[in-house]
Amino acid sequence: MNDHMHQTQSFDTYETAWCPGCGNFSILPCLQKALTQLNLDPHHVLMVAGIGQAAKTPQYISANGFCGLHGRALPPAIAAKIANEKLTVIVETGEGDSYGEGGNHFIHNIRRNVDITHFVHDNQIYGLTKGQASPTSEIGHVTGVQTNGNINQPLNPVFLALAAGAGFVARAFSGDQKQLVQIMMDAIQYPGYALVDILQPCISFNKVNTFASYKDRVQPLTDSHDPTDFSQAVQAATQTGEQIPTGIFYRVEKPTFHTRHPVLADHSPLIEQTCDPSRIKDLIQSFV
Ligand SMILES: Cc1ncc(C[n+]2csc(CCOP(=O)(O)OP(=O)(O)O)c2C)c(N)n1
Ligand SMILES: [Mg+2]
Repeated sequence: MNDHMHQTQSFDTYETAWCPGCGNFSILPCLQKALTQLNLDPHHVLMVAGIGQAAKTPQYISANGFCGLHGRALPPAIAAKIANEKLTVIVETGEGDSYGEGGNHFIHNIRRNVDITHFVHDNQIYGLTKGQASPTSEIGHVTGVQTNGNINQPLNPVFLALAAGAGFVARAFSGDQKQLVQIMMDAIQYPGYALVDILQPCISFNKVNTFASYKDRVQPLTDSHDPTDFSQAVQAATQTGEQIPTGIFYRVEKPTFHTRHPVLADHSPLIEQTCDPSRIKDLIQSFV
C-alpha cells in the first residue's frame, strides 16, 4: 500500500507467463473489469493465491498481493480480512490448490464465513507441474502419471461447498466473459464467503476438457432458477450429463465471522481498536 499504488487508481494488468491460448487470459480481464466496475481502489484490494498457474494472477494485476504456499491461500486471506475488514480480499487460485492441497482449509473456511471471495480457476488438471490428475479430473483421464487413466472419482466442489454451508456458490466458464464479470461482481459484493468455480481450459496439459467441450456443454441457468432455494441449488450443482449449468446456484445471507465475533463486530480494523491493558493485567494477576 505504498504511495505509488495510491496514485495508480486503476487495475492495470501485466505481461504474463501463461501459454498462448490459456483460459486464464479470459479470466484476468474479467477480474479487472469486475473490480473497475465496482469502483474499488487498487490499494483497498488484496489478491491472495497459493502456487500454480492460476495462482500467478495476483502478480499480473495492480493491487495488493500475497503469494502463499500451495494449498494455503485461504488462511492468510482470512487473517488479512480479520485484521482489516476494510480490505476487499479475493483469493484467486487453482482447483488443485483450493480443493486438493488446500481441501481442509476450503471446508473449514466455509464454517467460519469470513467475508472473502474465492475465484477458483478449475482447469481439471495440475497445470503448473505439467499435467497430473487434480481433484476435479474425470475418471479415465490419461496423464503422464495416470498412464492408464485416472482411477479416482472427481470431487464436486460446488456441491461440497453447498453441503458445508456456503452462502454463495457459483459456477462460471472462462469463455463466457459477460456472465463471469457479473458473477465476479456479485461474489465480491456478497457479505460472506463466496465461491466461484470457473471452468477453464488448459490447452497444454488437458486435452480432454477443451474449450470446445466446455463451450458445447455449458448452459447458463434460466430466470426460473431461484438462488435462495437450496434444493434447486443442489440440483444445479449435481446435474450430470451433457449439460453443465453455470450461474449463481445459491445466494443467501448468513451471519459472518465478523458479525458473530465480539471484538470484530464493530467493523473497525484491529489497529484502530482501543486496548485496555488493565484488563490483561487483571487476568495475569489472577494466575499469580
Ligand atoms: C505442498 C506442495 N505440494 C505440491 C507442490 C507442487 N505443485 C505446485 S503447483 C501444483 C499444482 C497446481 O495445480 P492447480 O492448483 O490446479 O493450478 P494450475 O497450475 O492448474 O492453474 C503442485 C502439485 C507444491 N508446490 N507444494
Ligand atoms: Mg488446475
